[in-house]
Amino acid sequence: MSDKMKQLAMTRRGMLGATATGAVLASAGFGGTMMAATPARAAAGNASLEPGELDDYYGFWSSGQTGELRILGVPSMRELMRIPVFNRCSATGWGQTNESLKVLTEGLTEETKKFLASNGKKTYDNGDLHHPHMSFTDGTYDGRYLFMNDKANTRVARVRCDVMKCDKIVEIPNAHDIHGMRPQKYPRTGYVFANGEHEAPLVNDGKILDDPSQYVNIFTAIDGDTMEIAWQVIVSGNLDNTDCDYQGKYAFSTSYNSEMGMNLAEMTENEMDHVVVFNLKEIEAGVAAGDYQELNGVKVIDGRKGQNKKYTRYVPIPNSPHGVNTAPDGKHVCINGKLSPTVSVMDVTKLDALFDSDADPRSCIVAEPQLGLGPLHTAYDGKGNAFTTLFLDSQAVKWNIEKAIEQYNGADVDPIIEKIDVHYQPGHNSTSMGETKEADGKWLVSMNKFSKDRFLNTGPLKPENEQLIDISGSGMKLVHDGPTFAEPHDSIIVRRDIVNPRNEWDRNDPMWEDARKQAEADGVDLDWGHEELIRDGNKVRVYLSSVAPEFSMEKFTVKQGDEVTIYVTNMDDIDDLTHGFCMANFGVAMEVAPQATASVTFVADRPGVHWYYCQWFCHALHMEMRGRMFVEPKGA
Ligand code: CUK
Ligand code: CUA
Repeated sequence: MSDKMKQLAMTRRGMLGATATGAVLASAGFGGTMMAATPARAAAGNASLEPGELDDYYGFWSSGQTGELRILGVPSMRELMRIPVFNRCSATGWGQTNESLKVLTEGLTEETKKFLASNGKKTYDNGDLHHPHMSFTDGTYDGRYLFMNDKANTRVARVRCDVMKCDKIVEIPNAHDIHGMRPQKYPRTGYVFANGEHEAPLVNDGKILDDPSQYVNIFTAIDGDTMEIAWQVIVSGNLDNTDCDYQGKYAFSTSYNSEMGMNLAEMTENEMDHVVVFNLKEIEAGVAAGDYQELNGVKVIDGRKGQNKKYTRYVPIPNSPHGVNTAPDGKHVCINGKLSPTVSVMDVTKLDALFDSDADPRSCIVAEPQLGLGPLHTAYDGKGNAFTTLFLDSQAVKWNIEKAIEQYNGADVDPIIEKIDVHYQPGHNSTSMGETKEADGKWLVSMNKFSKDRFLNTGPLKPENEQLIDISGSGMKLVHDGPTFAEPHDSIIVRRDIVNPRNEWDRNDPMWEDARKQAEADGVDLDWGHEELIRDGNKVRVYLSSVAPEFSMEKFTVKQGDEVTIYVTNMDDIDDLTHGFCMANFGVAMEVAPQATASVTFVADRPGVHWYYCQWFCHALHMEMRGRMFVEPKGA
């Protein structure tokens, strides 16, 4: 045990030991430690915008088990948009339109497609979206894409920032339950790194079951341009969160279960777990040299401990570490101790030595300040300061990285600048531009798992509470409480000049490429107001367009049992003039934004007169924007 570790073991938390810390964690979440509310602080004027004023930042928010991506304005914290990704959406028809079903199904493995079909499904209905991150070029956001994980069904998705719609979802083979996920910062994205959190046999076909000694975890690099799997690495221990450097050389993943335990006692047994350092160039060289096995079409490298290869190094970290966050200085990486009151600061310039000379893996740790109970995630202001969430203490702590390094080297200094109460139990936090080299130190959002008494009571299920903190001064000032529905884990705060979405779709957008090809084959020009009904055996294709406040077709007739596909093109090219299409009592509804084409397929197994109507308020005569589908009964 090093001197540092001995010091740590002497602290009050160190003395609790693993089992006791587990108990503290368990009780804190369930009202065991109700935190005293801070006296209300006067809201700062600069956080409240006048009506009509625009925010300075786009906030991209996850939604956890809701499975969607959300856009908020910062600093107003107004929710601007919800982008369905892994979930279903009644308003937009996500999960129902042919265009969205293509995105939701094409990236699934054949095995998953078969499994879903055996359950009468084409795709999953749920997702657990924790980590939204934007693509990078040269260390800062480039406004191209947002990437996000699905812990529930082992997927990674991409949202196009030009239209703010999901265009790719890929299931990650061999891995289980993608949790931590980050795009490569330099030179560009590039790779999207994704952690499989849960252990399973490498070939999980049922031959090995309750034999954890044969379980592994998988780290995946996805090509962010093609959304294909570039390579995977087998690791020792499990994988939790991940981040990467500003040099394009290394990625890092925390492991809270280096023990490979299967229950709480086993998982929290060791005082030290680790962070895995992935050497990207060595892994690429290993792949090029053929040092891999191919599994489900993916090149899988063995980076487990004791392989004596240059793919990975394991740096011991106290204790069940969770978040890993690279500082905008391009040099320091904070690894948040969770069950340890410490954050371990890694210096990326010391990593080459780990690989070249087999130096002591801990030699890259240059500070390990004790910050408080339950450090989970750290954000930065770009001025040398870090902000760490303390889950158990229900606090945000501001501290200085250089001071922490001096303290680690023996100086009698306190790196902690200020602590404030947050309400309650914060998980992630994020700062404006804080995960880029352009961190600007203006705003901090604390994403708190519990709101308890902060809002009107909504019954047993309560909102989360996301608090906005002004960090532009020397300290931290809490300025806003923001209730949200389940359960934003993470967010990024992006300068608004970086994000430039279109006002209407390009008529040639790839999103409805299939519809365009089908229309061409049917001799229909989708770019002009059209009304066509094409019969093709028992398949019927209905092409209609909408110009407020009318559909181009006021009625059409099909036969009971026909498979009907409706293609709707919104010919309006006015900002904000979205139409919809809802076929009442057929469970069919979708959004059709300006200049978009959207399509939906159903079996018309319901004879009679059925109204379709525009379900997106578009005009004073929006209610009149409707038409009839006649379904002739069988045998008629
Ligand atoms: S994890 Cu949720 S609080 Cu999924 Cu990023 Cu730390
Ligand atoms: Cu078109 Cu409402």
